[in-house]
Amino acid sequence: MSLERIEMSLLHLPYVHYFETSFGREYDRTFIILRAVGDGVTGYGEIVAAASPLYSYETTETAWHVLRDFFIPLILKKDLEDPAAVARELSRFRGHPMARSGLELALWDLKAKKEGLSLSRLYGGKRSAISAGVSIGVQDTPDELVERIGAFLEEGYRRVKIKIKPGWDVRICESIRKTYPDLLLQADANGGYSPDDIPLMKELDEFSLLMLEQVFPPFDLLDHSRLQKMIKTPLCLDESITSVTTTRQALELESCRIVNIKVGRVGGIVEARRIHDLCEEKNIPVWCGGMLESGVGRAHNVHLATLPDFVFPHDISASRRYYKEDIVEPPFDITEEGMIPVPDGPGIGVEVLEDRIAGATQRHQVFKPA
Ligand code: OSB
Ligand code: MG
Repeated sequence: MSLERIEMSLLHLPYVHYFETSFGREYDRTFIILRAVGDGVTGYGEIVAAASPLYSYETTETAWHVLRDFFIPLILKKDLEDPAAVARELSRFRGHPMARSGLELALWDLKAKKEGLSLSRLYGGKRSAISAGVSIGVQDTPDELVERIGAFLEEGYRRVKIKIKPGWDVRICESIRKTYPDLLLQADANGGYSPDDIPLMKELDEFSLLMLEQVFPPFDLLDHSRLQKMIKTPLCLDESITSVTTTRQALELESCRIVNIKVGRVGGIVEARRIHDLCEEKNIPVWCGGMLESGVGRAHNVHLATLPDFVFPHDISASRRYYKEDIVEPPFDITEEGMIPVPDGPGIGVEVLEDRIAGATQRHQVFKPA
């Protein structure tokens, strides 16, 4: 047990193309990279909280605050380095899952690197490649969206997720299905609808969607359960799934038939694996969601997605789909078959480019044991 220091950097990176959801349009991303250093080895984690509290209540500033003032001082004081022990220790604090997840991820990477194992092996993952998918935001026109889908299919993606919002839903599915009748297509509402929109969801039910993601706001398990009984398209929950407890409630209420696991949203790998194991036991397939991560967060997602119940294609795409220059080497790429090979080096298995991080850093802080 010898954590020498923890470092946090606040980064700012422009997207290659704007990303629009039911929350609004974004041109760039602000996020935190966390490093845990021990015995000369550096473990990396990414905190997926955004600049504004839209997807969740957390922001980069709330994450910075709870990590600086509570989480990091406690684990340095207790000299804890084992990620499972840290998750247990931090369970005394409420909330702030993205902040705790970033710290846990850095410690998992550190542990795996020290043991000379890839994260996938450390987790007991079963795949050497994972199935890529692409999530495409709302565009200026339906034609632009159809054109973008075509370009991604040419790159090798086999599954497309579109973002929907009131006014950009049924008509958009019609346009896509005219050109791509057999495409593996799913839609994500990010909680942008209310139970008044159930008739509209019944219209969306006619487009053979692979799944419909988070129709109602996060806390509304009951209306998702009601909706699921009225449509044949499987519902998938994203924002509603915050822990193994909310997962159990969603499954018992039959609020969804598929679960999107995001390690940041559920507060770390320990909780993500509990959710994975519960879903596996209940025959509920899962897949790995994304938060437009840099290569660090993406690497963590790739390793997590090698667990056995991750059966649907993921919101994990090639680096160049998000950023002109990723902060890892080699950048993530997809094969002609639409797969992303799992790096087999120690830990996250990709090299982190500190000079690129430095170029994008707006603030940096180092924490050492007292
Ligand atoms: O709801 O899945 C979502 C991005 C930011 C916030 C929420 C979501 C998303 C995505 C992007 O859909 C998925 C990706 O990282 O490619
Ligand atoms: Mg989603």
